Amino acid sequence: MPTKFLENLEKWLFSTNHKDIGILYFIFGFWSGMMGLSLSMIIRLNLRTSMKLYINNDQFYNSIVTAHAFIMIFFTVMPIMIGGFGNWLVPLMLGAPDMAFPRMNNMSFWLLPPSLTLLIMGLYKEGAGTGWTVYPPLSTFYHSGISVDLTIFSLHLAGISSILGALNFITTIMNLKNKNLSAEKLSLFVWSVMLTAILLLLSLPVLAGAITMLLTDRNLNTSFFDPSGGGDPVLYQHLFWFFGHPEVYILILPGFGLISHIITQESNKESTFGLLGMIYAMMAIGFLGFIVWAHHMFTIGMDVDTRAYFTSATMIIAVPTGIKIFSWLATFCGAKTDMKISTLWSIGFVFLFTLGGLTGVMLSNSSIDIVLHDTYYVVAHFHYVLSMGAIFAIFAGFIHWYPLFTGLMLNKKWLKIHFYMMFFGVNLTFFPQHFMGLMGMPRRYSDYPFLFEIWNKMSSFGSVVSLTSTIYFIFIMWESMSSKRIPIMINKNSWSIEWNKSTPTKEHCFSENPKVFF
Ligand code: HAS
Ligand code: CU
Repeated sequence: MPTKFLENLEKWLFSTNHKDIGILYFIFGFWSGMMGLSLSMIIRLNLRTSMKLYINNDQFYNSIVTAHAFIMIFFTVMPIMIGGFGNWLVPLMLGAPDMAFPRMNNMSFWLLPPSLTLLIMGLYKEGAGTGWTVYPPLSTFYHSGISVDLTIFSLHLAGISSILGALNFITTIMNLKNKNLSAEKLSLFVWSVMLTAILLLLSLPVLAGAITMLLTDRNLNTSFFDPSGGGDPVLYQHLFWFFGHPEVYILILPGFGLISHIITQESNKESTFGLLGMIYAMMAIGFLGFIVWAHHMFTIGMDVDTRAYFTSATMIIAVPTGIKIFSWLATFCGAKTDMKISTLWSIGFVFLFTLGGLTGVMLSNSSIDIVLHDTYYVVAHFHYVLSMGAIFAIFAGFIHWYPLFTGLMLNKKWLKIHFYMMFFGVNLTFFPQHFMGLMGMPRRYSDYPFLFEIWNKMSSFGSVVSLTSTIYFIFIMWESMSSKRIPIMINKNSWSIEWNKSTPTKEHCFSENPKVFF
């Protein structure tokens, strides 16, 4: 084999460099994102009309929905935000030469492709039509093939990958911080990654335990979740959501960090408005995230006091989140900004995330939730905070740091068109879902009465617009390759130290403590 090829193979397989591993995460996340997007298009094509024309196999439909959720959560948003942006930016923003455990960093990444493979293999048999929650008894007695087992193993691998990654980030941030940087001078992105890593470390082992118990219930005759053997399926729900709720903040906290950083830089402000408050708000969200899990389980037959507690605790999260929203707006206030594309995405993020957050507060009312649970209202809620929260933050960050990562420039005019297309597309997809939900259309069904058709048609059309805009974005990236590579220093006296270097960047940027001025 040609030596050049072997050298390249070695470079990417055995890399211990945070920038190369970051690139691998970006490529992997982008690949999975395309898979997740394709699966979502199958869902929307199937639901475009109330006549069963497309899939005509309900088990397969549910397996597609499940795979869509898993791929978007574990293989797109988490790898891009924590693996991609985290790996690239955290060491640079700390003034550190690399991550604390570079070889473990490589292992964290390479656990993901086999994990994704196991998940996809599940689709080739009967499919895991369980939803991403994998509730028993649906996932035990009603899925006798191997698909659910494959899914469980996939989650085990992804979980190990994330736990190793979390340990690496915590150690890096605690030990490799430049001594010239005080904790409150650190970028809010670094803070957000630190808090996300703590959330991961505390919540993932609980998921691992729950799915391992599920595995033994399925294969080794235990009955943790089987009442006929003295078990209880509700136990699974508690274990799952003790992980599941912190998980949704794991998906959004790094996005908060990216948005804070970008808004501050693009507003030409010295620091984010209420910097300390922002840090405390993220800590509060992280802490509260662990004590609200049962708002996903209001319909299990909970007693009224427990419902009152989980409703109140959940509503309190609106306070720190509100602090963040208003601090972002105050950072924008009076700013001399030339409306860069990443600013557009940030404003889109703040607006649409707030909309999604407010429907979350609606759902936290246990009495309302008993009506709305498992309807499209919930689907609308979480796509506003994810598709328009997490994904908008990813676009904002990717466009903002693209010149640093690649040395290339994206076409601004086209990016603007892409933003408006995407903004229009996702809103058209998900806003009508509020109405479907309020009318009682349940989630995870492949068919519906004619009554709901108008909203579903709008939603499916919106998804085609988003798909088109994504293809357009791929074109914009492809075209950027013909732009000139930015030769030397990008921005020597930039506000934030990750820019203070040549491009393409060296393997290790800071072999000694950089001088930092504020
Ligand atoms: Fe959520 C279900 C409640 C934030 C993701 N959420 C989900 C699911 C996902 C998800 C994926 O209580 C579905 C899981 C599944 O498959 O079943 N969520 C909330 C609340 C917040 C929240 C209160 N969620 C998120 C974020 C996510 C996410 C962030 C991912 C990125 N969510 C729920 C509930 C359910 C739920 C119920 C279960 C539903 C069911 O039946 O299954 C909060 O963190 C949101 C805080 C943000 C704001 C906006 C900004 C704040 C301002 C301050 C003023 C606001 C006030 C409130 C004073 C509140 C501007 C006024 C209230 C009004 C209604 C006007
Ligand atoms: Cu929750």
